[in-house]
Amino acid sequence: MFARYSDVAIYLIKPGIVKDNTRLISATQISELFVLQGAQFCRNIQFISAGNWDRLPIIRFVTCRGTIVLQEKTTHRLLFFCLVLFLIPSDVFCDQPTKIELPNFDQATSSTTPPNILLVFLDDFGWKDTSYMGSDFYETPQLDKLANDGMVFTNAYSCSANCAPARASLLSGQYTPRHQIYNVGTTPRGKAEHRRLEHIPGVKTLDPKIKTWAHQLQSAGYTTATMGKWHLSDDPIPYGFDLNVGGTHSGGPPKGYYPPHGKAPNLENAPQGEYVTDRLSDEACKFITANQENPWMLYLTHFAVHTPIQAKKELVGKYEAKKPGELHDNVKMATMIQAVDDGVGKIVTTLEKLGIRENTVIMFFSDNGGYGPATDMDPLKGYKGTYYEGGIRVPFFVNWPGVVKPSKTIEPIIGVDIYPTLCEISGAKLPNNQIGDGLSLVSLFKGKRANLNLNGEPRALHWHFPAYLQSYRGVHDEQRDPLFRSRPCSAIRKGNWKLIQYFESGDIELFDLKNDLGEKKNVAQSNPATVDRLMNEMKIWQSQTDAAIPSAPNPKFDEAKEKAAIRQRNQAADKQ
Ligand SMILES: [Ca+2]
Repeated sequence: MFARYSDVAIYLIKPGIVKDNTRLISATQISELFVLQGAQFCRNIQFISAGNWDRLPIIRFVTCRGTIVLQEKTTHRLLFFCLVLFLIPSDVFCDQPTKIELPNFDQATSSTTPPNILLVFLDDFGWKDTSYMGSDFYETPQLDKLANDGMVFTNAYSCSANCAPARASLLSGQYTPRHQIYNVGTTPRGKAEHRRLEHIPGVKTLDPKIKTWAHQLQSAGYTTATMGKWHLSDDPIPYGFDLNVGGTHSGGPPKGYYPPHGKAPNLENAPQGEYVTDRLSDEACKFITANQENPWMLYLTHFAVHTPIQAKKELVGKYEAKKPGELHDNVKMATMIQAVDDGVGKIVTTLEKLGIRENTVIMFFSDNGGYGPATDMDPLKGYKGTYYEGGIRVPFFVNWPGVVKPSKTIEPIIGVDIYPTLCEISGAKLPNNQIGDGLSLVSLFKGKRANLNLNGEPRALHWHFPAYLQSYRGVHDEQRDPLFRSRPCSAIRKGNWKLIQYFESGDIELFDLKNDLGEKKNVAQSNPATVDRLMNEMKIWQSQTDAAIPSAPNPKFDEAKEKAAIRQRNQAADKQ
């Protein structure tokens, strides 16, 4: 981009036109650009079109002297986008008109020595499941050390409360309505007679036309590998990976953590007694050693700690002898977590031996909250499958020697942020003509920004789940009703407020996370203006993302049976 003006205050940019006629960056990135670059002359910019440029560009700039609204008329789309620069006389703006050179995203993301990147991505790993986050039973000294030397995010979110949609969002950088993987599989979950609406099935394979960050890093010269759970198609290789160890469409290895692993690629001949978590850590060390001379990206997507909750046998005695914690006490889970942590230690040792630790960024993340029957996210409410915090708030840290200082942040971030973050770290380009919903976290990592606020106010995070997730057997005390962990809903978090909209009933829940982290009190009734504001923003987002909202009544629904089942479950719980 080349704009440089002394008396122009707003730039309306269709990047493909501005730069090379092919590149399309997301509206949120443009919004960020405005805030970063435009804050010098526009104190308060509201960029409403945070979605699909091709559908609904409604852009409102609130300057210090008034509001300017630009709305595209569909028939004039081309003309609208040809208005690359919307020139406004500088006297509508305050302060001194400033000479500004807008950054070239390509240049801004270039790096002379691209770092290696390791993303340790765990399955169903809860917010409190490490020692550094407060587990009183599990032991994670290796992860703790990396976290303590890095930046810990205590308000990090997955885009979904269960596996496949969370992973689709991670790989695509898009919220669920765009890739339409809403659930694990497309068939309805839970009993038909208890579901009031027909669910939105969505799809179960990530559209191969979507460019993943792995594609982008590959194009930038990185060697890429995925090891462990893939879950988004039969084969991850076409999605930008040079090497696949163990990844299939399945949510786990077919027989659990010990072999045989069926046809899982590169795990076919696993020796008897080999714990798969250890094997993946060893494969990681092998890959890193083989590629030590070139930049590499390793997506270490462990099967751990997804069901089956299956212990690493050698570690059982240690945890059986350990005094159970008040929060955590599951011996098998503790061994599964230690296996991950020991592997992280091995990988770090390998990096150090090869002399590349200093040029390796390590990130740690999880796809959704912990598995309710085996672990606990207290004080968060809920667990995997719920859209309360325990289902979607997960651990995240970044360790980047020489760049990231040891620190902790409460800044809310979400899975779609990883895509632009990986591209900026590596110097890879963002894909042409593909919407991205996230923001790069690199400026936060480097301490150049305190937060990711847009327009001077917190950006909104979104979730959309138009399906059902049935209850776990015997565990339903931290969900809205005993039959389902989640019924169809959308959720939004903005600042300290979180709102959940339920499509079956129209019910709204509003929580003040600052004063009620455990989401104990629905304060929607006493905060009507906040409900209106968040609902309005959510509806705009649903419209921009074409979010499918279930509305068709389910003909098999039987209210009497639903009530009886709820009563029965509650009575059974009371007896326990
Ligand atoms: Ca999961």
